Amino acid sequence: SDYSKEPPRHPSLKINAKEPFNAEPRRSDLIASYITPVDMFYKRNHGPIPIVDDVESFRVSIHGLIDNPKQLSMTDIRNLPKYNVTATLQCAGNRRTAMSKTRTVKGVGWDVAALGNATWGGAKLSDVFELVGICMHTSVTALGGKHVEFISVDKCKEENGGPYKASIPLSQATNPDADVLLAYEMNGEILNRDHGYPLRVVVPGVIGARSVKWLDSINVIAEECQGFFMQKDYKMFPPSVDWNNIDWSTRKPQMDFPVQCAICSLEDVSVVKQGKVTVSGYAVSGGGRGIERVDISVDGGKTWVEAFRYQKSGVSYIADGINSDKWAWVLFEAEVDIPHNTEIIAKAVDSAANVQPENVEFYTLICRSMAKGTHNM
Ligand code: MTE
Ligand code: MO
Repeated sequence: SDYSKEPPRHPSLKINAKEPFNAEPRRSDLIASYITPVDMFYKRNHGPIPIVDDVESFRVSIHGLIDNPKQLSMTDIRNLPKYNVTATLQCAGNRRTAMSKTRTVKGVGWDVAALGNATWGGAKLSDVFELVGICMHTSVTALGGKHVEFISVDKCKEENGGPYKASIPLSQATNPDADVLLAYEMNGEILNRDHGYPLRVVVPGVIGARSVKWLDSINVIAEECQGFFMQKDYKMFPPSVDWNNIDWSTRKPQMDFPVQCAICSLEDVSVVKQGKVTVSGYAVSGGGRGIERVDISVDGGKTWVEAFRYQKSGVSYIADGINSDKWAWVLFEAEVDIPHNTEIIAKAVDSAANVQPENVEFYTLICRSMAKGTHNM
């Protein structure tokens, strides 16, 4: 594998692994803006960054259990109606470091910033499927296809040197309301190499692992993708399971990410002085569920105050609970009076009344996945 042609990256990113490159921004940089700048966006890779330099001859092939396989050029894709979808992409490994304090979890360690909120520009996958003759809300093709596999060109050791791949259900791929994109822009700029140039999948509301970068082909298949990242990674197990007795086949791949929030205004609670401080951070839930509430406690969970939440700069959307960007995070802020010797906790509730569990342990063992407990500092 060749890491000599990696793109330049912002020096303030915290590098969790160098080869493959895995990095996240500092907490304060993460919440400095509602839309995460491209250079501050976390980067999660499983191999060297591929180079696709001949966009003229670049083709995405769509094949598998369909009647009319097709090869699409970038021009074909750009000629489809363009959508801009603001969506938070979150790695299932987000907050893994907190989780590994209670259980053995494998994978790259992440603090709380393995996510970002971007405006993705591209064609809807549902429109692409119409081009191959599959209409809206189809869940099974005439040939028995039920899942849509996205295959990349990068080489990962987990796939024995083969490409990264993942799948989503066909019903989600053909549903225009699911906003699944083949994206060629990020925040109004041409997608850069780190994030999937020239074309990547963006599956809003679903763990980042399904948003395949450097897309090469789309394969319609009967069963979900059998690749490592679907079958041997990102699954949740009960506390009785550990690395010695794990049976991967007993659990489904994780898709929607859970309700989640984290405090980002404090890098380290041991330096917080007594008195009034503003606690701020992000909250997000999967599946397009909005954030109903974020509660903050500075006395270890005895009493709580509700934080102010917003999406665009300073505009509250709380009034009727309607999220203006349904796939995107909200930022929150609360002014609190810090007592002596404190534990600060943030806890989010989503629009389906899912509550972030009290602590990381409560959520049982989550193999190579994210910590879902309240964020204690
Ligand atoms: N796609 C390819 N081809 N190779 C990868 O390693 N990583 C996945 C996903 N798509 C990956 C990929 C994971 S685990 C995540 S969380 C997101 O991309 C990260 O996207 P980003 O680097 O643009 O933030
Ligand atoms: Mo991920």
